[in-house]
Amino acid sequence: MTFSISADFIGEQNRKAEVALAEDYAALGRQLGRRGIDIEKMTARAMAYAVAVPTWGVGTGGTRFARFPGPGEPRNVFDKIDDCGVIHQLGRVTPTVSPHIPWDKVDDLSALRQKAASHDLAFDAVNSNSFQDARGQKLSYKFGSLTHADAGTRAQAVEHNLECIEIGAKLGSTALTVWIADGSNFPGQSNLNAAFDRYMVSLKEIYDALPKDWSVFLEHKLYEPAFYSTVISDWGSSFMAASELGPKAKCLVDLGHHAPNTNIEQIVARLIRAQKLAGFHFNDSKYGDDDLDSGSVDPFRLFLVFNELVDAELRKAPGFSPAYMIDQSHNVTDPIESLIQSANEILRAYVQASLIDRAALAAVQAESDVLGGHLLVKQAFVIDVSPILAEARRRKSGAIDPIATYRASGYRRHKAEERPDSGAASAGIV
Ligand SMILES: [Mn+2]
Repeated sequence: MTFSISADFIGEQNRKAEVALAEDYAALGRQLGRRGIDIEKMTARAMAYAVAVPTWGVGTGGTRFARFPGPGEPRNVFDKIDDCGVIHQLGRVTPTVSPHIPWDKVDDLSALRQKAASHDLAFDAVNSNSFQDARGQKLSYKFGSLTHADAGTRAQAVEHNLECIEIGAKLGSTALTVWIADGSNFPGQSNLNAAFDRYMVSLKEIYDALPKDWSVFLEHKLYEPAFYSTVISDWGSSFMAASELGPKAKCLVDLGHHAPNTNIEQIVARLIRAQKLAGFHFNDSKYGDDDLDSGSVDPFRLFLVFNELVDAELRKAPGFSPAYMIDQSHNVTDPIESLIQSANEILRAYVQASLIDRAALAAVQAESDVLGGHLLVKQAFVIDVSPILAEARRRKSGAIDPIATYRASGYRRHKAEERPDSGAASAGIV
């Protein structure tokens, strides 16, 4: 019998915070009411929002220098699903899990699907991995995978992606996310366009194997592990590839995969316009692809991304149905706490962006009222919507204060006893 957090325990913890929440919620309701916003509509939006967690996110990550394993780390994908279950049980905003192959490869996929269902979880986009060599793999990806100069290596990488589709179909996924580490470290190492051409040939094979209702998400990344050039380096390359492939191919935006100071929200706007926005890998960064917790460094940027997303949602932009996912590396925090917190910050940005008076904004923009437009956006950002987020959780039987409830439950301590260190726990950054 493994430890789990009971609904009664969450109820007990909630009772301590219910009175204060009711007061704060009523006060915020009056504040929003003066601006013509119905708080109940905002709470309903918060309750309907969802973002996926990655299976690799519940393991402790690392840097290029070291990894410091934490107690009670998941030993396999079944343990990972248990941890994802706790994140959803307390936070109530992460009902789907994004698996990674081969890290999550198991023989009994129906058992895995049942395990997820036991936590009210379903599977989101499946992630392929041709950025490292799997055990027993015939040909190495040291010099590339889908764009490798050697046809046999490319075929092997294509085959791996086809297997991912097969596994994903059995898990109930409907999308494949392809991020490749392919690129070059030295000028002259690779022909920049020939590598892209090879990518297109490989991707076409994968694209043609997609089931009818599936999509393929192309994830661009500026640099790392290759430091001179990356084959799919930016949204332009990603958009070019997705356009050539067809309607099932779309561009995934990982917030950390851009040069510093890039206007990511504008990229998001352009991809929405082109009906090519696949979705997101949410995280935060200060310098590069830091994979820090969402909203921890620059919550305003996250909010501005959601400003574009909510705008597209409310005006019913054609083809707009982004897949939301978190992609972070937790090196010094408890990954469960970080994922609860990040999901909450993503939800916060969504609700804040929902507060913007779109008609008023369009009116001041038409009048070239510069500061007027800025103030309408900024005012939404500075409103503390925490009571809405907490009330949404409470109504969905989650925890009013999910991290405090998690800590009080002793979950990590119990898992440390149940999961002796196997030395095999793995995590990654993509
Ligand atoms: Mn990513």
